[in-house]
Formats: sequence, C-alpha cells, structure tokens
Amino acid sequence: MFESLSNRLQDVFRDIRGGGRLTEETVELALREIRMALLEADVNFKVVKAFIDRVRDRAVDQEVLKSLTPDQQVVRIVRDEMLALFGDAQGGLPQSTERPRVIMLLGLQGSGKTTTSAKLGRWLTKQGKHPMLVSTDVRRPAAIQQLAVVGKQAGVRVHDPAGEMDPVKRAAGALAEAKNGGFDVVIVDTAGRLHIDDELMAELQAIKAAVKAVDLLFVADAMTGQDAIKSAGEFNRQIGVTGVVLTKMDGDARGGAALSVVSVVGVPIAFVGSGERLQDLEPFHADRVVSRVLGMGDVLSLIEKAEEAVSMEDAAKLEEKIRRDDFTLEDFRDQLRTIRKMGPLEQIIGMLPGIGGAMRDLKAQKDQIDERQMLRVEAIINSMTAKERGNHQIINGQRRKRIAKGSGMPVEEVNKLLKQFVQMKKMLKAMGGMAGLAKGKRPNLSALKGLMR
Ligand SMILES: Nc1nc2c(ncn2[C@@H]2O[C@H](COP(=O)(O)OP(=O)(O)OP(=O)(O)O)[C@@H](O)[C@H]2O)c(=O)[nH]1
Ligand SMILES: [Mg+2]
Repeated sequence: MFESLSNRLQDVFRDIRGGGRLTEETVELALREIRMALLEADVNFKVVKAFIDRVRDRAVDQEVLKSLTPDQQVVRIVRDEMLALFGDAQGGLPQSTERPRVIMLLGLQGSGKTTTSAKLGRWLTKQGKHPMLVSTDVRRPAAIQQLAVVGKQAGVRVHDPAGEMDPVKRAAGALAEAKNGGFDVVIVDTAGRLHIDDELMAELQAIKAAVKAVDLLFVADAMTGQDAIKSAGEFNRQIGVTGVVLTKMDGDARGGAALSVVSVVGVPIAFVGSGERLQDLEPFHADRVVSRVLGMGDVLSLIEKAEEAVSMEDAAKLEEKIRRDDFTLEDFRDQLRTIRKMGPLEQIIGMLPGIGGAMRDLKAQKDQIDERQMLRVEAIINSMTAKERGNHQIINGQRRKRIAKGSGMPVEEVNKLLKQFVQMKKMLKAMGGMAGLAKGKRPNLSALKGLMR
C-alpha cells in the first residue's frame, strides 16, 4: 500500500537533500512534485490543496530555510501535516462502558463487511473480549452461511436462529443471547448494496435503534478510492458513522482514500484490512502509516507481528545465541517457520526501515520473494542430521551430496543455502537481532536480499 506515493515522495526528499541550499524556489518545486504525487495517489484535490498550502506556509519561512538542516525541517513539516490529515484518533475502538457493546458494520456490496466482522471478532478475542457475531443480511442468498463459516474459522460464536429472516429480530436476538451468555461485544454484519438506497438505509436505521449500536463502522474498499469516501459521507449523514475500516489495502490501492477520508468525512480510521486472511486486520496507527509513506519504515508494526509469532522467551534465547554467534541451521529453520507465521514476506519486508528503494528492486524480481522457496530451504535443512544442523562447518562435499539427494534438490541449492546462511549469520550479528531492529539499526540489505533468492 502507498507504494508509488511513497517512492515519489522519497524521490522528492532525495532531491531536496542533494540540491544544496534550500530557497523559496526549490521548496516550491518540491511542493509541486508532492502535489502531483498526492493527486496521483488519488487524494481528494481539496485535501491536497489545503495540505500544500499548510506545508508552504511553514516551509517558506526564513527560520526554516536558514536553519542548519533545512531539508530535514521540510521533511518534518510534511510529516507533521500528513499526521494532521488523520486527526488525533488512536485507531482501534474507543473506550465504552456499554455491555454488551454493539458494533455494526456498514458499507456497499463487496466492501468486506462479512470478512471484517470475523476479523474483528478474532481481534477482540485476542484483546481478551468475548464477542459474538450475527448476520442481518437476509437478502443475499448464502450471506448468513458465509458469516457462519468465517466466524467458525475465527473461533467466535455466531448467533444464527434458523429460519429467522427479519434483520432487526436477528440483531435483537443476538443481543439477548449475548446478555444471557456473558458476551461483552456483539458484532452485527449488515447487507450491502451496489448503490445507496432508501430501503437499505431504513433497514440499517431500524437495526441501529433496536440494538443501540455504540460503534457504526463504515467498511470501505480502499481500491475504490474517492468513491468509497463519497459513500462514507452519505452513510455518515444518514446513519451516523463512528469510524472507518479501510479494506483491501494490500491491493493496488493508491492510498488516497486513507489520506483523504478523515478530512472529507470527519470520522477517524479505526482499522485497516490488508488481506483475505483473518489475521489481516490492524488498528490504524497514523504515525506508523506516515512513517511508512515517508520511507521511515514501520518498525512498530513489524515488532508487533513478530511478537504475535514469537514468545518473549524464544526471542530472548535467540538474541543470546546471536550475540554468542551460536546461531545454527536449526535456529534458521525455526526462523523460517516463524517468518511464515508472520505473514506474506512482501508485507514484512515492506515494513523494514530504509528498505523502500530495495523493495522496488525486490518487486522487480518478484518471483524471488517466494514462499515456496522458503519451503524448499526448509526441506534441505530437514534432510540434515541434528549434528549438521548444529554445526554447519562439518557439512563437507560428501554430506552436501547426501543432503541434496535426501531433499530432492540439486547440490547447488544446498551450496547456495549454506552460503546464504553464513551471510545471514553475519547480518544478524551486526543487527543484534530484533532488538537491533527496534533501535532503528538498518539491516544489511544485500544479505537480506540474498536470503530471499
Ligand atoms: N485482498 C483483500 N481482500 C479482502 C479484504 N477484505 C475482504 N476481502 C475480500 O473481498 C471480498 C468481499 O468480502 P465480503 O466480506 O464478502 O464483503 P461484504 O461487504 O460482506 O459483501 P456483501 O455482503 O456482498 O455486501 C471477499 O472475497 C473477501 O475475501 C482485504 O482486506 N484484502
Ligand atoms: Mg457480507
């Protein structure tokens, strides 16, 4: 997400840095580029205009231009103003004392309401909540069944009275079951329409009133850009929206919707969906997104993902090993498994700081960031004996041949893997593991790229 915007802005900043002294003219040129980049990313034109005006006001200031680091000051101003576009909401759900708390998901057809319902159920469960799901989509055949299936995958209770085809009664029934059964959140999935129509709005109004919904989350398909924002505005006027969930941010959405929705509609972004899997939902953190857009990486999200996949204890053990240079092929295999648990490689790599440019190369060689390649590497390691996994230095030519045979790979693959492993050991040592990442040290890109080949 935001990839081309991010690339363009980073180019602008590089020009500012490389261009010697900053003058009003050079700032103006940079602003023109930034303006184009934002418009191309499909940011609402009014938002772009106001944004550029604010940045100009602050940047073309003698204090800034004459300061020791005018380039950095300008980047900081752009960063501040971009953050301001998101308002000061923290992402996720605001505090509420309502028990059960009812969350309604609204939106146009196919925007991701049902998927997001299940994702949200899973997320709330992870937060220690006890949520329940209910579908009120009685119109589309199989819609109720769809929620039952994804709800089960998410391990969340689904209220589903057989034969009940009144949307309001279905929602009210869920609320009653939640009260009796000690559930603290009810997530109401609603029907979608291709276009906003009065009948749908009346239905949503009736459900909202019957269950006293606390949260009305508008689910917007980020790929539809400014159209999504228009409908968000319309739903907000007619039903009242408390937050937006932007889905499909993993697709080739240009990101403009995210950058304009708060300014245009006036409601915060609560969550972002970045994939079809149930774990692909994150509370929206403006500071992280802005850092990512401006090429500062998204180390916090990365660390959170890593924490979900690795226990603190394992992480501490691993760090100790890396420090003592005891990192073995056995550990490497565990790491590969962990990385696979963290999600698609591209997503993870995109979050590493300072990697924007390298990511472009990687994208160009897309087939090289290949999940299957990781499985092949694992197969090779699996064919080694425990002793070999513990000490790669004993793996001589004879052993390499045996391992190749055992894993069904050519011997060159085994050689390549061993070479990469040695490189990676060096890189990890230099970084000091995840802790190094957290302190903002830059990973050695060539080693990292080698690993993905
Ligand atoms: N790539 C990607 N696909 C998503 C995301 N969220 C939902 N989808 C997909 O989008 C399609 C539609 O999702 P649904 O959850 O059925 O959408 P809906 O709003 O409930 O649709 P209706 O009930 O027909 O109005 C499905 O194929 C989902 O897998 C996301 O964040 N990323
Ligand atoms: Mg649905």
